[in-house]
Amino acid sequence: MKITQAEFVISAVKPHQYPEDALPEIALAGRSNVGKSSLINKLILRKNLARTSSQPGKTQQLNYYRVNDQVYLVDFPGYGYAKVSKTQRVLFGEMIERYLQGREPLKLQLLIIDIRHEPSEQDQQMYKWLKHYEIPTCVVVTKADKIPKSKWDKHIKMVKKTLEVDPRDSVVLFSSELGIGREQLWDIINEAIAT
Ligand SMILES: Nc1nc2c(ncn2[C@@H]2O[C@H](COP(=O)(O)OP(=O)(O)O)[C@@H](O)[C@H]2O)c(=O)[nH]1
Ligand SMILES: [Mg+2]
Repeated sequence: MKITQAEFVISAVKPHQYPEDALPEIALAGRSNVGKSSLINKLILRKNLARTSSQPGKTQQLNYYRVNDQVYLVDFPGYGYAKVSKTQRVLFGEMIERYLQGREPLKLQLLIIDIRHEPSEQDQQMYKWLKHYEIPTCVVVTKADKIPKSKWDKHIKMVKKTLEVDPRDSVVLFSSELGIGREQLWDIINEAIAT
């Protein structure tokens, strides 16, 4: 995928702020600090368009990035950040469920998982929601560079098992540090937006 254009469009808090040009959307979910912003930056080959932050949990909106006037990458707020209030947590849940339930342009959801850790309760909950709403999903197992290559297979199996990944959903090994998985993920995204 040749990136000719990539820009930040909007931090949407309410559905009426979501873009209305009907371009296909690829959304990204995962816990705070899992590496979502880094993954977006790697996909679009910009060092800092999606803000990578040392203050997790700050984003409580859907951040829209438009790529090649062809597709939106939609960054969800990270979940699982301890300092987020209960009210915020409920609002997050409502916003995400409403989006998943009724967002017509959504073609594919990326669920980002840290290769080092077993998927959390919230990761499992998110995957269950996605399957409940019948959203095509790709599980991206990132930070591959953080463990030895010899352990990749074992950890990917553990992620698949814990999430009970549907065999129709793809699982991609990724590293924003090394660029592993970038081409494969673009292939999957392109296929999803072509249908
Ligand atoms: N080694 C390594 N570090 C990563 C990778 N992806 C993200 N990080 C680091 O993990 C931290 C959180 O990343 P960020 O993209 O802000 O996570 P987000 O909260 O999910 O958006 C940052 O310090 C990143 O540099 C990766 O693939 N490999
Ligand atoms: Mg982020």
